[in-house]
Amino acid sequence: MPIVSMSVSEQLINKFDEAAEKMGYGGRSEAFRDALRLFVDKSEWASSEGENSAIILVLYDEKLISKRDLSDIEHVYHEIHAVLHLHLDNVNCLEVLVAEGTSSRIKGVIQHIRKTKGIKQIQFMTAASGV
Ligand code: NI
Repeated sequence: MPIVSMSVSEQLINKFDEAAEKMGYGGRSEAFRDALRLFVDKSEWASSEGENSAIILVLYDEKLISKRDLSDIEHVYHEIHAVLHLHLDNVNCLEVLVAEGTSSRIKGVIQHIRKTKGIKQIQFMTAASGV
């Protein structure tokens, strides 16, 4: 593992250490590695060829949605590796999708689901796969 040394302002490093402590990191290096991963995630997500893992939460109205539409999306995008379905109540269902692939394909999944009738809410979280 390479050792990196760098210069930063005292104000920035003090703020960083404070934030790391509040977030429960055991030390500066651990917090810094996580901060670097977030930086890489952001870059991978911004590039269409970037590789990402994603968790996509989809809340929909069971009575309004076409289950065929949602199922078609899940079959077209082989980047979706797992789907968890929860019946929240008589109206609302929640699906948790786990996907991995290029950011352009994952964005495609999200856009297609967003256009589907009956979708109430869609949220996602990504992480760069290779770091
Ligand atoms: Ni359901």
